[in-house]
Amino acid sequence: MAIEKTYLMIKPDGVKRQVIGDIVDRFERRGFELKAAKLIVPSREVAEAHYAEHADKPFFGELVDFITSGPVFAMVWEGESVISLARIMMGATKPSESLPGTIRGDYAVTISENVIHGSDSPASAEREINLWFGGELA
Ligand code: IDP
Repeated sequence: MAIEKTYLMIKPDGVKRQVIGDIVDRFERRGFELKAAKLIVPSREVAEAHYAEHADKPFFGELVDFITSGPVFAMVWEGESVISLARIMMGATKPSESLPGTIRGDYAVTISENVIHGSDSPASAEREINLWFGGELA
């Protein structure tokens, strides 16, 4: 058990569908604290760095096109075990496995446009917070 920080991002489909408020509300109600947030259109460079682990996948180009297609809502959240608990609240990547009650289970039906990203480990969280917020965080 540890107080952690994680990087969460509402993707362009979630911003367009105006579900930022609901998603922020879910994490606040759970007891997590919002430490930083900004609405930005990601550059291709940042998007490619963010998804570098998928660079050799056939869907990489489509993924970068999608994530740079409009504003995303980039956030840093803090709290007890927030990295793994946020992943559970998000729901699984595959629509057939994301359960009702989770963010993806409530809002998404495709694997590509799935509303939210969340860091999957402490190392990813540190890397992604640095990538998206750099020195902006105290
Ligand atoms: P995660 O977002 O649940 O951590 P990852 O496997 O890390 O899932 O994939 C990153 C993102 O890449 C997914 O959220 C989704 O938007 C996209 N993605 C993953 N698999 C596919 C696919 O087979 N086709 C299109 N997009 C995909």
